[in-house]
Amino acid sequence: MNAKEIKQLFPILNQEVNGHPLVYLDSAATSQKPVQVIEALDRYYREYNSNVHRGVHTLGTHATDGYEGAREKVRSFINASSTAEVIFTRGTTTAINTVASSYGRSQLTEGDEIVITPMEHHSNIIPWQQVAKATGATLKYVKLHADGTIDLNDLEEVITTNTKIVSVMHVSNVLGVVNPVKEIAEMAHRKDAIMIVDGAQSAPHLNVDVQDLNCDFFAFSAHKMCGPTGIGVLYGKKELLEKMEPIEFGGEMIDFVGLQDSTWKELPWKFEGGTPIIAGAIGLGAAIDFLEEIGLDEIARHDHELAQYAAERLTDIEGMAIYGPKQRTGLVTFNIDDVHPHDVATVLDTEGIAVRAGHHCAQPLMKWLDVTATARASFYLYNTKEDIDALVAGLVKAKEYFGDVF
Ligand code: 7TS
Repeated sequence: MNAKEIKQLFPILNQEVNGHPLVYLDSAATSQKPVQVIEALDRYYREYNSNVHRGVHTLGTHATDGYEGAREKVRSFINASSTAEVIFTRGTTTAINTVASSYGRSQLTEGDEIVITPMEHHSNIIPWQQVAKATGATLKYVKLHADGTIDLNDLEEVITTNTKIVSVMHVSNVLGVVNPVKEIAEMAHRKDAIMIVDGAQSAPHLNVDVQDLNCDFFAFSAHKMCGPTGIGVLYGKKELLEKMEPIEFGGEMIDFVGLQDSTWKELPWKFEGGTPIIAGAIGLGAAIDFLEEIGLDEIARHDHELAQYAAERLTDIEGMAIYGPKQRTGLVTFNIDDVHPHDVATVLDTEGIAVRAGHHCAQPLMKWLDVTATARASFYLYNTKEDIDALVAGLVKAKEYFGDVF
């Protein structure tokens, strides 16, 4: 299937916005959903909506099979060694916060260090700031090269024997750079630190193998990979998850409840307090089936090619600044002359082209880039080169428009 055929499977993309065919270039914020995922959600609510893990009734059993079946699909998708290592969360943010609140707060003390990068999304910065404040640990940042790639020589020095946690994004939601997280995990392990990977932008676009990466935790969100909102995954190595305390307590996660004390279910359920995100998990399972049918390697090739093509075409526009290294995947982040990115995005919207403008939840990176905001076009398996041509035409219009105004 080529991108044009794939696009037909996404009902939302077949519409006009402001009198123009919709060109959706904001998949890094959230992806659109194919009919297979929409139908899986519809089927669940129409045919077997029921709570899981409790009843003997037929609908309950069907729902439990759907929910736990989705966990197995996730396990296979990221090549975890067991479904005990796959915890459903609300998304990447909740997954990272779970590690920070449970592992971080219990394992770190004064003098310990947490190492991250200046390119992280806020959801991989603030939880560590909070852990540092609560435990007296220090939050340290590795240097970036001028093109935005991680300075691995600096990282060798920044990770010390006091470092307990290294947490790095796999693919940047601003620069499009793929970070060498496997190599960084090796560096972390040499100093007995654990390695956490924020996979929010890699799971949708790359073939992820957590055993090959040898990371200790890996977090991602379904909504960026054709799945529904409100569900994501925390993968963790069993031996670490086993020694961690849950952060939410209540139904579903308990084994025995007494008047003063209680015991927890085994993994992964001890981390899934309350009625779980049943429809979400089933939708994520359908999204994984869909992505695997097309093939993650093919998706990676396509998204990389589009990002390279977009960067080339955009370079031709006068006054264009493009951020990040030459090798980028899935997106291109830019500014034109003195036109504010919000104005760029507004003009593009009048042409039916959806891009994101702002700080992209990466204010420290904006400071590093010495900008307050940027525009960003991000691509996925349903985008075509024609979409990028439309973007370029829209940007030329925006430039003319603001050229006239100023
Ligand atoms: N980490 C990265 C690298 C991200 O890109 C995002 C969301 C998150 C974490 C948070 O994911 P959530 O599903 O828990 O919200 N990034 C973006 C973005 O670039 N534009 O909107 C959301």
